[in-house]
Amino acid sequence: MATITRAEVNVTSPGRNFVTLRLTDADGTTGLGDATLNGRELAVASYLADHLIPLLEGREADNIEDTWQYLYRGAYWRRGPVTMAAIAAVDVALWDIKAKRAKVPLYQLLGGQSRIGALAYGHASGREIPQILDSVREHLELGYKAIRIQSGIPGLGSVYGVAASAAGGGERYDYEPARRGIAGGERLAPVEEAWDTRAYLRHIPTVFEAVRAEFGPDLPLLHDGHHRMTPREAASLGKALEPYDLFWLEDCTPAEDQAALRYVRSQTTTPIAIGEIFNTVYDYQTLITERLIDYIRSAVTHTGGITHLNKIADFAAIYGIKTGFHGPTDISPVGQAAALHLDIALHNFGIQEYMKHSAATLEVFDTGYTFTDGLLHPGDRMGLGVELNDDLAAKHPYDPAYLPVNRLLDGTMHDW
Ligand code: EZ4
Ligand code: CO
Repeated sequence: MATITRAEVNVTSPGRNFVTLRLTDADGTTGLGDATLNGRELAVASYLADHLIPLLEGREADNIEDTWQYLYRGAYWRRGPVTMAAIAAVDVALWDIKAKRAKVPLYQLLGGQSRIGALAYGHASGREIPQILDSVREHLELGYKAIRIQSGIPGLGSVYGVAASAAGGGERYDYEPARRGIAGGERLAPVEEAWDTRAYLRHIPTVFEAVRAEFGPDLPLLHDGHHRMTPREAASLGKALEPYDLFWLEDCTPAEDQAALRYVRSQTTTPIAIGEIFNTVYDYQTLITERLIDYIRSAVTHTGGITHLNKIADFAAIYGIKTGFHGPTDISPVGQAAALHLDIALHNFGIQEYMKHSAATLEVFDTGYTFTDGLLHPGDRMGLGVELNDDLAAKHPYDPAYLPVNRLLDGTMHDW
């Protein structure tokens, strides 16, 4: 037993912004938690520094559940991405400390190993079909055994999920859609993208037809609809993609509306995944109890940490629903490691999203996890297995950045 004696928030931008909390206990054991919320980083940094850290000093580091309940119930204004990312950072840092004190990798405290590694999916993309096929090939060469496919749409400019570079270049570090401010010397405003759902619905099945024709029926393929369709449009896409046997169709409708998935579910057998922007189990209550989805997409970082996501996963398990945790590069290596420890331990693990972080990011965050032959391994370091180098972090000051916005062709604001 030891009390929390120190808490520091670190904001660094080695190519993109990350917010990290470090807690230290009376014995000098440290733990890290990820609090990165793409485009709203400083709101979480302030929530931690101004509202949570004053409550943490002197608390017992071992009492993780009580601390979680204290911060969740104690806020009165519950839930929301800012609050839940801040609570997640505290929670993960406490799990890191507890595992280091026990001298075990964190997954040992979550039930031990249920599998030898976590199946990961990578992101292939391209503006045109030939570039997409090249991108799939590159991912296969890198060892990926499951691949997400995102495509440009004829008549539209930049589209969500398509890497900025053309094919070539192996692991893509240029996928990050948030526009940066100071470094670009520009006035900070989100990029405005144009969107046409009918063009998208016509084009996407032709992409999957080409990918299946080239790579055969076995390779697990995923696709992200990024919240843009109505239930009827989503049902129509799900049906059109049935011949290509997707691993999942993600975020097909705007995520606030759980009941929207009833219609989609009744119309198509394409597996459904949702939840990267959810922040508590209540966002899933209808979806899980009515068995409207197949995979939960939450990130440890945005869903109250390991304590809460573990409960969501157990709740989902009762209904035969699996995990597919969010893992884009805006989850820091600390958040990615936390997901991996859960992936290894949970019985109802499904798949883990994985995009390798940039070289600059991996200098600032020293990581113990590895990717080999399509599987992610949390490694055998004590705790989470990630350390933050403060000196290197300080070389990359915060750089404001916003995610894009989306407008229909007539200028109407749409979901991005
Ligand atoms: O657009 O995390 O499935 N992954 C995703 C991500 C999100 C980004 C937003 O910051 O949808 O790429
Ligand atoms: Co997504």
